[in-house]
Amino acid sequence: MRTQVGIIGAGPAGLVLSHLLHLQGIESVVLESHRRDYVEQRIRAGVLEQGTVDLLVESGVGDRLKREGLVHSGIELRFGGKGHRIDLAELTGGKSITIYAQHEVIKDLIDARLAANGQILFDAEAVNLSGIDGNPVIRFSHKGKLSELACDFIAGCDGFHGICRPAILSRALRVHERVYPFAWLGILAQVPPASDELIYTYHERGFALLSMRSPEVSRLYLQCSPDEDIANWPDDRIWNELRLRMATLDGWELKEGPVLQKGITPMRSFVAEPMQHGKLFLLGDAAHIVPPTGAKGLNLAVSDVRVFTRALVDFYKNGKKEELQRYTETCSRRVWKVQRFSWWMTSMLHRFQNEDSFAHNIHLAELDYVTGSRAAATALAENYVGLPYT
Ligand code: RFL
Ligand code: PHB
Repeated sequence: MRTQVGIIGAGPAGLVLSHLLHLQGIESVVLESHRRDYVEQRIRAGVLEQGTVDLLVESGVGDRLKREGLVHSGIELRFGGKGHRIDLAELTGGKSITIYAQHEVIKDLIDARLAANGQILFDAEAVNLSGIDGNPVIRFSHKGKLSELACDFIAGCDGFHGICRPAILSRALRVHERVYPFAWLGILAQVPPASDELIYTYHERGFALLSMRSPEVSRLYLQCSPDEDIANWPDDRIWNELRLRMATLDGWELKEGPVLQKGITPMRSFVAEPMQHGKLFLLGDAAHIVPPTGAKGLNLAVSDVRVFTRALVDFYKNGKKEELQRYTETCSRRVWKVQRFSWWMTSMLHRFQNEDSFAHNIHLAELDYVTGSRAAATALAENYVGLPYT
């Protein structure tokens, strides 16, 4: 089997890439180790930046997103028993974010690729890469058989635990990392969200977040210890803790309902550089991880895809290699700004172990400043809705 771009992974990075390349007349094959129903149901991100929404709409996969996505023009930061609204739209000249589940984006992209006779092989696990300095070949197992996909380029869109980053690892890859001393316990609940907008809460007992998936389904998170056993968190304990952390002086009430799903997510910041070697390029979580507090992971994956697509178009249409050569350098500037923002939001909103009264008061002062100063609120807002593309 042969194609122009061999894409490993049918997450947001791999599928958006395959879709955009198709629109430019560049052929690709996507290999995905899981089944289609698994990737279409995996609960993950929920917040899309304005630029991500625009890209999906402009490239023709945004019809359902426009119909069902919830457009939010603000978020709330809650601390000391009071809520403070950050008016994203007013502070950014009309920009907003859209709540639309990652697995819905995945469904829309898979439908679009298959309708255009795009090739996505599910249950196809890439096991080995060769020829990345010259003539790349991906070996993969599919339906119990080993097969080969020869290509001009390999797009490593295989997430944090994939095989592509390790394939560069042995060739002088640098890794920058922070592992946080806490995790998020997340639930999906069959209950209308208790607020129209997201609420990020800082509390002495730890961080809490109220988000949503639809007018009927809430998504909530609690800061917990990274080695927490989910078995120790029966539903009652989760609701109780959420109530305590999110309580306000004016008696705001959380809406509770049946828990549909729960899980624990570790938190880390991670960047691997360079994001390329020879004909192998890393995109999305394969190259970098952000803690979810800034809601940036999916959006950053899409921004790598923009850069890589532009570079491939310049190569195939104009015979130019410069943009491909500059891929890491171009991506890196946004990657590090997004890392900074995600790290900052995480540090500001979480309670650190052994946090003394000094650290606690600095936390409160920072929140007071961010919510009280137009300059500081604008800095948060422009990062949250997504920095402009260069
Ligand atoms: P993905 O989505 O992990 O996809 C990688 C795909 O590669 C496949 N794969 C392989 N396929 C073939 N052969 C192999 N050898 C393979 N190895 C792996 C995997 O099966 C998988 O299908 O990476 P991608 O495309 O880079 O996308 C990244 C995003 O999924 C991720 O950054 C976001 O979900 C992060 N994230 C959030 N991002 C946002 O932008 N906004 C949010 O609100 C947000 N909230 C979140 C999040 C992530 C979370 N978790 C669970 C980590 C909330 C949570 C709780
Ligand atoms: C979510 O809805 O899953 C979500 C929202 C905001 C975040 C992280 C996750 O910062």
